[in-house]
Amino acid sequence: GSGKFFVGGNWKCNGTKDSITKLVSDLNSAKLESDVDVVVAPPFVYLDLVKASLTDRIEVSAQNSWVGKGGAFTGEISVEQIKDLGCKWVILGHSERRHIIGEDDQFIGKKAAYALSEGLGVIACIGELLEEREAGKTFDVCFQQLKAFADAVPSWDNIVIAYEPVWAIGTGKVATPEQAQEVHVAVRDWLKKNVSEEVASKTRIIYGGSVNGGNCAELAKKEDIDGFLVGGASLKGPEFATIVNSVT
Ligand code: G2H
Repeated sequence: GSGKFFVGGNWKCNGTKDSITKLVSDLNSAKLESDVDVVVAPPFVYLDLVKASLTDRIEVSAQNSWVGKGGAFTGEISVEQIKDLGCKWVILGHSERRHIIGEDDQFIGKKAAYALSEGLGVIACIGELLEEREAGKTFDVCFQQLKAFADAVPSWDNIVIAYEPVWAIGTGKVATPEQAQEVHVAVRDWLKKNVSEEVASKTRIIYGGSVNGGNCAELAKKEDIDGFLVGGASLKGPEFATIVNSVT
């Protein structure tokens, strides 16, 4: 693998003050392997609560950010505000934003460039739909999404790539370790050819899509799986800790 194992918990649009307080307390008492970067992404409205109550061992991420400096953009949240709360990361290009909200490659690329320019790390998500996989277009789709990031960002130093096949998200249908590894290798190869050898070898490529306490260990063994982006299973503190501790 490349660099330190990285495990993100994407809480999506879940939780209440009560359930999130409980989750934070479970995470605060969990035993986490030291050699892993651990990040959680609560809904915007709870970022402050989580940042203030969560152990510093775990970094906090936003799940989205506005494409430029804040201002007259009703309903949006700026990178400056995310940083003001002490968050270090933002998830961009998640398939739920691409396919449900309708964000396109260019918009996502611009968001990534702006967040990076302000010093936030970016968890850059890519991944194909089921029909794209079945049509043999998995690599094409992932490369096109990657290219949009590559065209927009000046540096890959602060980017983690999350490969999340859309058919595996929230469906319980996890990619096999071989399926994930195959795409991770292709992504690394694309970076080598289109960005640089150094970026290809240093950039962490994490897998997301129905990762849980039961399937993480097999996935983590794969050479090019450098960590996970976890949705549903990150809402349970002990299970999330199991996934963090699957580092090999
Ligand atoms: C993929 C993943 C987290 P889940 O979206 O980003 O969610 O683990 O629930 O499939």
